[in-house]
Amino acid sequence: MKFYDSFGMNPRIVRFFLLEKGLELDREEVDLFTMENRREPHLSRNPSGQTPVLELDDGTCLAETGAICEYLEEKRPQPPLIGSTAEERAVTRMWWRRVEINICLPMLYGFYFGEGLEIFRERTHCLPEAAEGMKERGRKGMQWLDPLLEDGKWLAGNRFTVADICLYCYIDALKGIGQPIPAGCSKLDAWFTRVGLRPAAGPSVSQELPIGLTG
Ligand SMILES: N[C@@H](CCC(=O)N[C@@H](CS)C(=O)NCC(=O)O)C(=O)O
Repeated sequence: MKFYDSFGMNPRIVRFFLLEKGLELDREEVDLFTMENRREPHLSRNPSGQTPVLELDDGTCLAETGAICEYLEEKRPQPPLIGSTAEERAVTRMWWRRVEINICLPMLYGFYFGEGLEIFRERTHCLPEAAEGMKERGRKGMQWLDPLLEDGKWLAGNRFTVADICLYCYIDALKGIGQPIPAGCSKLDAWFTRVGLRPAAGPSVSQELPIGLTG
């Protein structure tokens, strides 16, 4: 297996996941700055031209962070980061999807269409007029989540899961670029600190980028 890695929150989710699993993979860095990801041979690995990509031993290339994490969980079930039973897996996927749709994606688009516009307008269809609205959606998502979080617990209750990893990596990447955790979200703040204290959190960062993006 080979992991095509780079900076950015999605590759970081996979790195965090691998560290939690105690898995090490062959790794190749793809340079997003020079747009190596938008040329061959990377486009043949992933026609979306993005990272992360996991190349399997039979040559199959898996893109999409969620698909990669699901695959790794099946291959290395312990410690479970999605779940050990159908019920646990369903609850994790429910939270994973909720935070992706309601928080991560709006925040990401807020960044692409706002502070990241000069970098991303060549790579994806940007709607600069939607930047503020997207950020607002992300904020509302965080405000929605805050009272649902229980003290000392994770998104899926007692189990730390990929849903926590995903949300943490997005918030950590974007909180310093105009999208902090909203004032008053003390439970989300405490959850964010708790995730950051996990031994895998620090080493999952690849580098600090000039524009302030952590990934
Ligand atoms: N839906 C994809 C998104 C992947 C993604 O957005 N990758 C970013 C890095 S975090 C990327 O490759 N950006 C560079 C570009 O789009 O040119 C996934 O879940 O893996």
